[in-house]
Amino acid sequence: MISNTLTKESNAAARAQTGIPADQLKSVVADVVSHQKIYDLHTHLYTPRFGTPVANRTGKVDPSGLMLWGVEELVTYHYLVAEVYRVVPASELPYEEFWKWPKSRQADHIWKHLFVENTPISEACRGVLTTLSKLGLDPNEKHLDAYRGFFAKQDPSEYIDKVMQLSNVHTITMTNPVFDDNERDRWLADPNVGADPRFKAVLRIDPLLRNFPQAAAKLSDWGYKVQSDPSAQTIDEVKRFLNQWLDRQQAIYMAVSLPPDFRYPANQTDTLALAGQTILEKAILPVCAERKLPFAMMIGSSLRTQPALRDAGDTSGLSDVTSVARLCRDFPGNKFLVTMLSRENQHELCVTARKFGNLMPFGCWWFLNNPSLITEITHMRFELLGTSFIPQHSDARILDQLVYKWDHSRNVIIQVLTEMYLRITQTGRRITRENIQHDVEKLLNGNFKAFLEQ
Ligand code: HDL
Ligand code: ZN
Repeated sequence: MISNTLTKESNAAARAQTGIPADQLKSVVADVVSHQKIYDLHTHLYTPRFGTPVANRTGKVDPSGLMLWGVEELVTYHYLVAEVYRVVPASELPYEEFWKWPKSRQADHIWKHLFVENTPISEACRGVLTTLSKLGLDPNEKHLDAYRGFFAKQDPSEYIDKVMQLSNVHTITMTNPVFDDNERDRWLADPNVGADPRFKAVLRIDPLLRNFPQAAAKLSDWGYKVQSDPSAQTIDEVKRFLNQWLDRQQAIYMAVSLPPDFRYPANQTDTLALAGQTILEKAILPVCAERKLPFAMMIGSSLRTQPALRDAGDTSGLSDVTSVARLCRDFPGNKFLVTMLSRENQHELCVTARKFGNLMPFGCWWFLNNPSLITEITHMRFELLGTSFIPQHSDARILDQLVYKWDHSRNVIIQVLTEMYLRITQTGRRITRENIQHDVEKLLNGNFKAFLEQ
């Protein structure tokens, strides 16, 4: 028996070492990528303890619950709300009327116009079809009633396991916006609300940098001695606030979404931006450095450009990569996770990452999370950064989206990585399964884990 096992192990070791023939590379890359468990570093998903508004087998429904899943949430994802308004304009269906409808009617409206009367070609539409299909449901149904029963039979926590198994994600990183009252109240009411081994928390602090006076008023209401101008006492109190919440959440990083006009240093005539800069320099970055936590900057989102569309109303704009470079240069003790929303910023971000080891570019964010752009950006990153970047995050808001967002991204990563390996084999360098396993583990898990720990 022992000799058999030894033979098997030595054969496996030999196989891992042998160069893979060019015509077999894609199948080996596909096998390794599909089996690699993923650390999803940015989502808007929640543990079951945050409550769910979705009808389910337990019968426990919380109308303001934050754990979103199921076909009605999938179909009313804000990307699809924006898209259905391209088919049925506001002149026919006023926005406020749509928002008054129950979720079920909104979903039926979107299914009818985007999935039945028109071909669901967009990435967000195709994603719903991929998810339904991988859940074993027929994506050709003309009415959502055919799906509703399946989801109503699910237990939310068991369903999380099912979706994580289908998407091969081992850890879901949440986004926990402390200035959102619903979220904040849940943490204060239940200190264990985020305690789920499948999830990690992230302290999201947008108002601190986007509108400090507004944030200061809330902090003051919460008992922190904070003024709207960032004085020394105010800075100390903001640091106390950040440390309390990082402790409460056991957050693995701190995060912010910034507008395209974010600049470092700030425009000297812009008092709001100057206040944000002071908070960034004197509170946020020192706290992150002391705790060795990355600071994630997601740059380029113009919020509520079309306010009537609510979450669907944000747009993208060209941002300033030089500001990122200056922050990485001036704060060498900080670690910066950075993703930018404009396609036009991607090349410069890669070049900047070549200069700063404390800069980790990640993901193809939001309007970039489309196969054509993921392909372009991932090629660019491999060519400029080797495997020292994080190619993707899901940004899932609805639990079931993990299934399609990762299926679609894995397929692109397989295509691009295979092409990169083919180019190498043309030099005569052998690519082994061991090489591929090492690289893919870094890209989908290890680079993020190492950046957290370094
Ligand atoms: O700010 C963010 O984290 C963005 O991802 C927004 O949540 C955006 O609305 C989104 O859902 N993008 O996918
Ligand atoms: Zn997000």
